[in-house]
Amino acid sequence: MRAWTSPEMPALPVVAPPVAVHDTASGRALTTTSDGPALLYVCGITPYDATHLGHAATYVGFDLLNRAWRNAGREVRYVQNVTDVDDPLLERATKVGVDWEELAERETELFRQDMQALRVLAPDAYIGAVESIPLAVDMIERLQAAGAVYRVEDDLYYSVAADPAFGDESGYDRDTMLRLFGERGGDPERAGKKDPLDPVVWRGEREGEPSWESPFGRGRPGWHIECAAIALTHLGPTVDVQGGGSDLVFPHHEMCAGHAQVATGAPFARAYVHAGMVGYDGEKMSKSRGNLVFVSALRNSDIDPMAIRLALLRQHYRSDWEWTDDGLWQAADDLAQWRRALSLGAGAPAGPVVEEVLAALADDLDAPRATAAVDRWVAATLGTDGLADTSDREAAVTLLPVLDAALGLSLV
Ligand code: 5CA
Ligand code: ZN
Repeated sequence: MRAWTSPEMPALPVVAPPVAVHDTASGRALTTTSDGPALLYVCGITPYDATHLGHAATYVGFDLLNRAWRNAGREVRYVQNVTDVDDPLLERATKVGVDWEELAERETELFRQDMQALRVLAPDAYIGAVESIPLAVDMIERLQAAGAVYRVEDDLYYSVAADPAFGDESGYDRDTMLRLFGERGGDPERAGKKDPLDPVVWRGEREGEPSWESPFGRGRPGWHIECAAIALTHLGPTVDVQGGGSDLVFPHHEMCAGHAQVATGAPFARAYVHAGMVGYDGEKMSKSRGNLVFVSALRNSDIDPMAIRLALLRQHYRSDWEWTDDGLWQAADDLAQWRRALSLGAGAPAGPVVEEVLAALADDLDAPRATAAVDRWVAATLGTDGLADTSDREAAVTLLPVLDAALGLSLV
């Protein structure tokens, strides 16, 4: 599947520090140091509705990781999927009376435009679930060969007991797992399963639903097998970071890890990294709740995408927070001040700001700390609290490429 066009990323004259990110499984900040490129897999959208600010926050968060690694001198290989066939997409298509493929293509295209406007670096491989069905079939056969798959009527299930490391990614107790599994697409009540937590890996054909030929009969792959197969084929056996929002900690990332580990015998990810949930009007922003603020709607009302990006950068990627209109207007005002200060050319000394921005991002992607350093430089340069400091003749020339490469903000 086609990705979007990446913005240019300026090369920096300095090398940023190695990047530490918080790993959900160990609960610690880790610096992954494999040989070769850093391997990043981030779970992509289910394209049945437009990109909301929660999605945008998550993808901007992982964009900071991609950028921080590159600024630290690491090559990065980045893969993202599109869940272009799944229950919520099919349900929405039926409800609104459009063809599911058309809906998926339309919303994926809107997502590409949103990501491009927000200056998110594109993945090297952008892979749809439908186009990777042969990969999922191969993967299910590997799991069958390992004795980890069983049949319930026309459906195939994966046995969570097959992976001795099951539970290590989320660290949740069984009650929490059972609750979340039921809430997030699982079927704990299905009769005939060995363990209520076992997820479906091949869903036999249902009337009115799309289906594909396979050695197990007509049907379609389960959700977790899709990401496991794509990640293993395009990056595996062990990725540096498996990423997504915190609503994917369980069951999705636990099950992906299990599928991959049983198939390969190797750990699936060195770190599992999760972005916090963005809320609006007191609740998690979600398609099912309908309390959404769309990136495309803001763009259509002439909001500068850089103001949206700055509003997102004001929050730490791991915290849960509320999107507010005030936050967006504040970011638009701040951006105007930043641009004014940078347009002067000379300003307060830029060296320490560069150091602080790069250090903050290498320290678990601390964008609020990085942007606060820029605020202080802007205030000193404009003389907001006294005399304007113009002692660094090269200040803007030094800072602009750093704000671009590290924060993804184009401020010219
Ligand atoms: N297609 C699957 C992943 S394979 C999926 O979860 N799609 S999604 O469209 O529902 O979400 C896309 C990404 O946005 C996921 O990483 C999800 O964790 C994240 N996300 C969803 N809602 C929010 C929110 N309110 N705040 C932050 N991130 C969110
Ligand atoms: Zn996924």
